[in-house]
Amino acid sequence: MLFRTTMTAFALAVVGWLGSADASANLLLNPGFDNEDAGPAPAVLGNVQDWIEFNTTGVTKSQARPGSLGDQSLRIAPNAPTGNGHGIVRQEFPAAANEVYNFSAWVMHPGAEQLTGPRTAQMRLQWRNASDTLINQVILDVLDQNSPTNQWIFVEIENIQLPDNPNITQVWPSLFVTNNGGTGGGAAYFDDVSFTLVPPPPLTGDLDGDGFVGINDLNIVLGNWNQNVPPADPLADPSGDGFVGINDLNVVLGNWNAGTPPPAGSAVPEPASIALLSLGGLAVLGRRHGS
Ligand SMILES: [Ca+2]
Ligand SMILES: [Ca+2]
Ligand SMILES: [Ca+2]
Repeated sequence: MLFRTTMTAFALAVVGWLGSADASANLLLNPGFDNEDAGPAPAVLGNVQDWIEFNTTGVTKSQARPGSLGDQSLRIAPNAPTGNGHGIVRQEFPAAANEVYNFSAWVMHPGAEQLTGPRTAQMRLQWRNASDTLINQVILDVLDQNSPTNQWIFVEIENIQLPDNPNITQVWPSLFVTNNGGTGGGAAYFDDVSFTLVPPPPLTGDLDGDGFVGINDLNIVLGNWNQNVPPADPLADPSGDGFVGINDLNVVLGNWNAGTPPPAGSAVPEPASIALLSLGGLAVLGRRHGS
């Protein structure tokens, strides 16, 4: 009985830990290429779930990366030797300006099918508008003819920040093998791909975490005014000195209007806040006078 209780507590702890990691969870479906649709072998990519194919003649599944949990990887070997011959798979996600992403994979250059000529394996992230039109992209060459063979290598593009462009509505992470316009051959293997959204840094003064410094944050300070923490809400003490007072008010007022305002009508000032706004102004003046 004691054993069972302990195991339950452990399971809950693990679930809690996974939950806290959700902000940077892998967005990709079937990132290890191990989930297959029902269908006969041999498994071409059409039997792999959740990835969108483009020009994928020669894209097949193969053995998994050693140490990977599954039993398949993705092999891309474009069978067009010249010109723009390439094979590519991708997934598509909603996105917005200024978001930051990490994109990683394990890749392998097979000794039996070495890359030749200008052919390279690439990881590519494109951002597009609502009509699917390409706005821009980043490309990382992960393997070429000079890469070591028969060893799995971890590759990553970190902190890809989308530009401040309101037309951005989606991102397309892709795995790509291309002749780069020349004549090439060979294959590349991919496994255990990860694509994550990097949480934005906390906004100073945004006490309720809605991405904007405004009336909601002011209300948190004023609603706990002149109290110690605890019993006051720790959110009301951004200065961290254990007391809700002028320093905390100044953190909010000093960053007033920072961030992205919530939709109109969602923040209605409470009478107490309106009445005390003049107090806030005095607080800033008092700090300046004292400094
Ligand atoms: Ca796999
Ligand atoms: Ca806020
Ligand atoms: Ca304080």
